[in-house]
Formats: sequence, C-alpha cells, structure tokens
Amino acid sequence: MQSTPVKRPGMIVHEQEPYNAEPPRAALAEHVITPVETFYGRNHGTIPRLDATSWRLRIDGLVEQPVELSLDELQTRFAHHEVTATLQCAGNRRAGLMAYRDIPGQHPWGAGATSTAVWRGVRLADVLTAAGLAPGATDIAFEAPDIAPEAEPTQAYGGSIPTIKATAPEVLLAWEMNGEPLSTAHGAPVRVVVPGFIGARSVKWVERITAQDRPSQNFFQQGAYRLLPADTDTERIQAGDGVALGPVALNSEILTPDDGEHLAAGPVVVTGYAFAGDDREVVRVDVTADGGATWVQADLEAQPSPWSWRFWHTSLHVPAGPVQITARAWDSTAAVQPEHPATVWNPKGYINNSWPTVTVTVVADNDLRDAESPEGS
Ligand SMILES: Nc1nc2c(c(=O)[nH]1)N[C@H]1C(S)=C(S)[C@@H](COP(=O)(O)O)O[C@H]1N2
Ligand SMILES: [Mo]
Repeated sequence: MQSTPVKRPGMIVHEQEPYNAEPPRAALAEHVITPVETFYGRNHGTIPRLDATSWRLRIDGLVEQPVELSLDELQTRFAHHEVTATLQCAGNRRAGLMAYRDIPGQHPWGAGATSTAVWRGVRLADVLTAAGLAPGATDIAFEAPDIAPEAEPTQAYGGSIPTIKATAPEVLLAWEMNGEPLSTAHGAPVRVVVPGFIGARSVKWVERITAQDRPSQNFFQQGAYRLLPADTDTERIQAGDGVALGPVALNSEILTPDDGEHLAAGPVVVTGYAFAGDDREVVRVDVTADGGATWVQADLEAQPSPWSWRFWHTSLHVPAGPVQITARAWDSTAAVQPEHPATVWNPKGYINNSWPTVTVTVVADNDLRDAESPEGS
C-alpha cells in the first residue's frame, strides 16, 4: 500500500513517487530542531507500510546466537536513549555541482536535503551485544523491504557501517522522532539512525541486521553513494568502483536571505547552518559580501547536541545593487570548506561542500517603495 508523507505546503518536490522533497531555505531556518512536517524526505522506492505487530527484527551473521525481536521486545529488553542528530543526504546541494557541469538522472537537491530531529530508541550496540558479536565482524549490514527500481539488479534497500561505528553510543534503532511515534515516511516502525554519517546509512523500515566480515554487497553500498573520480566513464562503472561514503564532510549553507531576494537598504541579517560529520565540530563560520576581500565571523548559536548541525547568524552592511553573499565553515581539525564546486565535482554529484552563495539585490529605500506600491499611490 502506498502512503504519501504529511508535509507542510511549499515543499520543493523533486519527485512525487517515490517521494523526494526538501523544505525551502526559509522553512528550514525556522527551527534548529526541524518539525517532522518540514523534514526532508528521501526515498529510493515506494514507501512501505509495515504492520508494527507482525514486524520482526532479525540479527544474524557473525554472531554467537541469532536473535529475533518484536517491537515490544525491542522496547522492553533494552534501555531507551535519545540523540539529537542531523541527517544529511549525500546529494544535499547537488544543484550547485550541476550548475558547474550537468549530472543527468539525479535529483537537483538544494540546501534542504538535510534536517535535524530528536530520535529516541535503543542503542544498536546493546542489541548487538545481546546477539554477541563474533570475531571478524568488521561491518554491520542493514536490510529493509522497500524495492528500489533504480538498483541493478532491482533489489531492496540496504547498506552497512563499520562495526566500530555501529557499536558507538550515538547509533540508535529509533521508533520516535521529535517526541512522536516515527511516521511511515520516516521509517516506522523502526529505523537506524547513524549520526555523523551520510543519510543513506540511516536505513528506514529496518528488518535485518547482519554482522559480517565485509561491507554490505547491496547496490546502495557498492553501486551508489560512492565517490568517483571526475573523469570516470559513467557507461562503465562497476560495483565497488570509487570510495564508499560514510562520515559526512564539513558543510554549510545560507538559509536567509534566499537566493534572488530583494532587500531594503540597511544591515542584512544572514543566517544558516553548518555541520561537521562524525567526531568533528564546527568551530567558525565566516561570511563575505565583497567576494572574499573581507570576512566577518558569524555568531554561532548553541548546538543542540554534538551530533547536530549548528545554526549561525550575522549582520552585514552591503551597498545597494546586486551582491553575492558567501559563507565558509571551519571545523575542529582546522579544515575549511573548498571554495569552488569544480574542486569537488563528481559524476554522481555527492557531497557538494563548496562555499555556499546567495545573490541578493539591495534596493535603495525609494526604489523598494516604488516596487512594492501600486502605481500612482
Ligand atoms: N529503507 C530505506 N532507507 C533509507 C532510504 C531508502 O530509500 N530506503 N533512503 C536513505 C537516504 S538516501 C537518506 S538521505 C535518508 C533520508 O531519510 P528521511 O527520508 O527520513 O529524511 O534515509 C535513508 N534510508
Ligand atoms: Mo541520501
């Protein structure tokens, strides 16, 4: 049975079926914890509606004893934990790469293929301990029942993360999002949440967890979500080519003002997010309105958790006329975002973390009044 996600009006829908949509910049800027109705949706196949009563989670592979758990057993046998975490699709900001060089057949995601929620569930580590990891279990693979037609051969969705990450305390099997039961669209009854890794590893509707001695052989681990060299012959890509994406790279975006906005003269308030994956932290965001001749340091807002993005804001004096506003974030390893999309362009369009820019037009007071009021008044 098909189910359409409940989302706010104004979502930018890249595809209706399967549902792929992101919130506009201004909507994302409203709350540091993204309301569920605003949270982006990324689906490779039709959203499955699973029956929570008959749902079972199987843990098998390189374990001392395979385990099968009902939702009730999962919720009563293990301690509950809450983690505020940002999910970020590897395709977030792909439109910026496409503007430099086209990427056929992929969604042109803007700034909004990323959102933050409070997730509640049990630690994957605790469930793996119950099954007992056997020696040699280097990777933990996830399987879901949704069929992804784009996969070759056609197959259900899956992926894996290294055991070292799977046993870290922040990785959850979650059934709650922002204090509400997880919705069907976001993975009910239970999804994996892998904070700091690309969204693709946070497998929704998870039914099977397998400990193994190699990464998942699923299409979404071996064929998609891999970083390929810019000069790859895309007709000849083979499973395993390139590098599997895991921890997300340092990134940021400008959320307000919006690209193309007309603004009144006076200080321009600029806001946005910055996010550093895995165990890195955003330590600084700089903003320029003069092509990088001078930069001002933005004020960093409180970070809801080490696994979430960080909102930032600043105020700039800019001259009348069209102006480009550009930001760049720095992380705790002193890494800074690369300047140009050309530096990071890749054939599948993943991880565009080049400097975000919006172009706005600052209108002298009189011009704005003329533009807004009906003629002759
Ligand atoms: N079963 C399943 N899990 C999935 C996906 C999917 O298509 N099927 N998409 C992945 C991708 S690519 C991302 S970015 C996130 C998006 O999660 P959301 O739809 O809750 O925002 O889910 C991941 N988990
Ligand atoms: Mo994704």
